[in-house]
Amino acid sequence: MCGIVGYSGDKKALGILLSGLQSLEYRGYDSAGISLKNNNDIKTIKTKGKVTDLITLIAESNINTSATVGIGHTRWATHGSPSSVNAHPHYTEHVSLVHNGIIENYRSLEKFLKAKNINKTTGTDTEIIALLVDFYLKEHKDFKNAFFEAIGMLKGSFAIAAISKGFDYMMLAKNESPLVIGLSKNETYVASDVSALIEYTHDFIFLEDGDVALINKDNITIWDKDKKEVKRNTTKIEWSKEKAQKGGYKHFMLKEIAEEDEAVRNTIQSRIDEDGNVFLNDEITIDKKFLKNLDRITIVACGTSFYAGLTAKPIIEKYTDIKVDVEIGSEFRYYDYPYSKNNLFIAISQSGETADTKEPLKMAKSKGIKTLSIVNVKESAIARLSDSCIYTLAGPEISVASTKAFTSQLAVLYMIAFYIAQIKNYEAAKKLSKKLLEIPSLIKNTFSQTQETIKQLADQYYNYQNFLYLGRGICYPLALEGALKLKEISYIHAEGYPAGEMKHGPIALIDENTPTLVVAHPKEPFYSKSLSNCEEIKSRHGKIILVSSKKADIADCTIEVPDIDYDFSPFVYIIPLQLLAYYVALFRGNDIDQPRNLAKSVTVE
Ligand code: F1P
Repeated sequence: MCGIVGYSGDKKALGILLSGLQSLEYRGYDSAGISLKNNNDIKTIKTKGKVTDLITLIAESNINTSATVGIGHTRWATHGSPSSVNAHPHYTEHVSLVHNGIIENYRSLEKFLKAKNINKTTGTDTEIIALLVDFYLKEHKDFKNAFFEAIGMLKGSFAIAAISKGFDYMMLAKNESPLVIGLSKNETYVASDVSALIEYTHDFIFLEDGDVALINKDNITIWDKDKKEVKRNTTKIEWSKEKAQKGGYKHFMLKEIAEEDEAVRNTIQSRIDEDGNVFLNDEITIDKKFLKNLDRITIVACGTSFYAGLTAKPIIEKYTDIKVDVEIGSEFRYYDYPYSKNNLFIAISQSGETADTKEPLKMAKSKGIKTLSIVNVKESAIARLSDSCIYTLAGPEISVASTKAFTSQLAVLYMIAFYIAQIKNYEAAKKLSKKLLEIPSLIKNTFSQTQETIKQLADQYYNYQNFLYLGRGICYPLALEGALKLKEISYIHAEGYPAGEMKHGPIALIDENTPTLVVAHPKEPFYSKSLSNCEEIKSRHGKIILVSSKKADIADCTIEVPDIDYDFSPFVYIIPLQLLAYYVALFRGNDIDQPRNLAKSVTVE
């Protein structure tokens, strides 16, 4: 979730790069940098911080600003903490490049280079690409061929723009990370999304996965994944800058739901290899022996992050045999919690600044408890305070109602479970983590498969004043999170309940004016019981929306999701619940990205 911008033309590149980077800062803002190419020389300036910090640094430097070719980057750190060394562009003697995405096989490429006595000096996976291109450049003496050779070795997601001394063109590559070429007379632009370029051009070529391109000011050549030269269509885009930042979506919330496959992919990709090994060693610095002997895990969080913890609890317990408590931060801080002998404390927070989560973390630390955090915002207070931190790599979440952070937090919690299971030599651990690798495409299918149905459904239901959400087992916390989403942005009263608890009270609410949303996996051990609940609702004239991979006649409507193993179903089943909240709020005309009374980061008690 970083931003790329590049330029080759007759104008001075610097201003274009900097304004493009500022438009892209909503995608990442922990460091920024540029490389400018003047004849046979490339100069790079980069820094930790925002684009304004970069502008100050450039003003203080004596860099030649007359260059008409350059690349720039604004970063949301994935590999390596935010610092000027880890900031992009990454460069060698001959090459400079910027990269979005994650190189999955960077460990084996690092070994390959090490064997040739080429060592990296930064904490990033991106530097490996620069070193590879440089290595092959020495061999081929040709930038294009060297670039092709290096790109052919990469696995993972990437959007890359690279320049080299002595060659008057820029090379681009795209796989699973967006990259667009902007067209104009005597100039060619490149960016990770159109918002960076919309003030300069409305004509774009969207590169496809596997594409490699060579561009300069008056030439664009594109090769597809089979290295066959191809023509890609030009698309006219007349969006405003604001709309472009939302990727053409009406709201950040919908964009962020649509991004969940990418967010989860980024979060797991470089941490699980093809054989199912989970690599959290660098991030969880807590002693492995201690992890092996854990007798309890205490998870503390608020809101959506709390529900992520609650959803993952049965998974962690099942695969690690460790008891898990999930506690609400605001309650935990006034509770004398009886820690066990080998207790791990986990704080979950998208923002990393939530006071009600931070305080319990401090309290746990003061009692000498080992602490781990799962955080999205780099270098935030909770990330810095905890002994170890695993970042969700969801990119900035702008909509106040949290969506992609939830599924990314789940991904980390599942990885923690499988990592501990691996340490404990649990046989199935590798098979399970391999399954996690299939999740991003299932999330993507769920979004496209359910979006239209949900839109129509929301049109029928947006005038109701009360909703009940029910689920059992792993679907119960999803019912809670679904109800929370609806409350947050539609302002409809919604209650989440364990389905079996309905008869102990909430059933009194059921009538024709209170619809019930039931989340039920057809292979859950109690599926028939969930259907019995539906019968009870029906006989009281209640309307039923079922979220399941199997249609049931009893429901007024089934939102059908792709088939998925029960244990992994939260990743898929949550998407329709988020979408339903979104479309109901849309029909009610609410301010979706900034709902009333709510804030993205609650730093007060
Ligand atoms: C926790 C949280 C969010 C919610 C809202 C208020 O934030 O409850 O889940 O959407 O924005 O804060 P965090 O600790 O995960 O940043």
